[in-house]
Amino acid sequence: MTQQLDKDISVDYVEQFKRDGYVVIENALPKEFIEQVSQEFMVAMNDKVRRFNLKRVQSQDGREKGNSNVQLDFRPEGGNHDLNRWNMHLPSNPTFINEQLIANPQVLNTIEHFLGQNPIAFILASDTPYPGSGFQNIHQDFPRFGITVNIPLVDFTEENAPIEVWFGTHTYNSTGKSEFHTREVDLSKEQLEEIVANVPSKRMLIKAGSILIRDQRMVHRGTGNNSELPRPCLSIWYKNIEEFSLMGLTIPIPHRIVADTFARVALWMRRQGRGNSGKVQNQKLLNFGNFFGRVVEEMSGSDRDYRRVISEKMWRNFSPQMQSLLRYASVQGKLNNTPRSIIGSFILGAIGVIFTINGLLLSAFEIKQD
Ligand SMILES: O=C(O)CCC(=O)C(=O)O
Ligand SMILES: [Fe+2]
Repeated sequence: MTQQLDKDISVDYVEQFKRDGYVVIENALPKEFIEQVSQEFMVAMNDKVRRFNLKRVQSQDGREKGNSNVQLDFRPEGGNHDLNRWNMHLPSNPTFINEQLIANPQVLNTIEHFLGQNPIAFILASDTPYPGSGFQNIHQDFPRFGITVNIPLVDFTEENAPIEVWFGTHTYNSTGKSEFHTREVDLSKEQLEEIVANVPSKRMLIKAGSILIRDQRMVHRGTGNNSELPRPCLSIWYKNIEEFSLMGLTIPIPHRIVADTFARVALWMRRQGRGNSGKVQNQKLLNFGNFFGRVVEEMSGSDRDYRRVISEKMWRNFSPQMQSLLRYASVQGKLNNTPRSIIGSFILGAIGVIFTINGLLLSAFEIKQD
């Protein structure tokens, strides 16, 4: 079992998080537990790699050795999320949708401090650079404030693609670092280039069992994997849905049927982009499908759509806190009846139609790779 944080340490974490944009909680989870999760994870991950039929590739652009490009622009080759790198949503089974991983009391202390008493866990996913993965472009996950919790399933080492962070960049503005705030920080290409040139970075050589909690606005990237083994890491995203707004407008949660419809459209884009020949067919469409999928998940407050429905049995076994974190997930038997909004459905519908047209255009006109 994990120990409860005492208040003083928690304050320490809060100060570190504000200053650096991240904290590491060492030895938060027992090694044996992580080993068991890791084993089951690799079975599911390898199965996905086989199903997707994307073959490992050699880098054409030196990404396995370095990469000074900036901004979120994945170039999926040999994987679905950059060079030999894979992203996977966690299957809805008790190994992964597990309170120790998602509602860990030490982690929630920090999260609730920043996101309020009623956060949601809206993306339950993972990143796995396989051997030969490259350096990603330097990026922010989101310009809006939210928190990513990374749970490594193996030790991070210099060789096996540790996450690299540019600390303090979560509150960066035109004059450099500023006091901590929770407003949007949308860094331009030029600002990111300046950060890479001037701000020191750090590779997170953390051990399995430790947990990295990071501000989603902080600049970071996955690095190259020069080891012989994949480097799986869970990635759980939290936010305060009540305060979620776009361009000053608070967006309420849409009905499940609308979210599911556009989740299907995003999936169609990704399938089209990936093709089935062993090589990505249309990178722009694949990236766009990934991006659109995230927008749908963010707006609907969950990545448990018609595909990753949570079973009745699992739901009944969750603590009230876990149920609250997942309150916008699809649950069998309609046990989860958190209210939804017609206005939210309308807004996601309108945004979804624009994205769908864009995707259709990309599918029709984008020059395909051979
Ligand atoms: O290698 C990793 O785990 C980081 C991946 C990442 O930052 C991303 O895909 O946004
Ligand atoms: Fe990222």
